[in-house]
Amino acid sequence: MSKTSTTLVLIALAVGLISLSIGSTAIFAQTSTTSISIVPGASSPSNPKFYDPSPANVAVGTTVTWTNNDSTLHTVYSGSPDDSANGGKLFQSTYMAKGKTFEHKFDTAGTFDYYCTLHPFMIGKIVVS
Ligand SMILES: [Cu+2]
Repeated sequence: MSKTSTTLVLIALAVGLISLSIGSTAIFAQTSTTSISIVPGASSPSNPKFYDPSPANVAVGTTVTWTNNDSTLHTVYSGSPDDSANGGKLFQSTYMAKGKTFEHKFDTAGTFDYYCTLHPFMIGKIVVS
């Protein structure tokens, strides 16, 4: 084999190995993400919706990101305003100004309620399966 063709074979092998490792990473490091919007006008109890989507159906291992698209502050607390003593035990954001995000990874299956501590009528749900 000439020096040139040996070099070409080596380059082809290297490209193949790199492709393989990229492919494997894509398979094994598969991460799901879901975005939930805190919708404009969400601070008004008469708004037709507060979170979009809600309920959100996600797979175990999904990282959910809430984005505040409203003009006022909001929070994202796990649980229910009817049981506020336990609110935020699983996850809780700080005060989120417009444009701010908060994320939580859901590692177990189940139904997870959440709400806004500033506007307790804002109730949302995540179903993890
Ligand atoms: Cu709020």
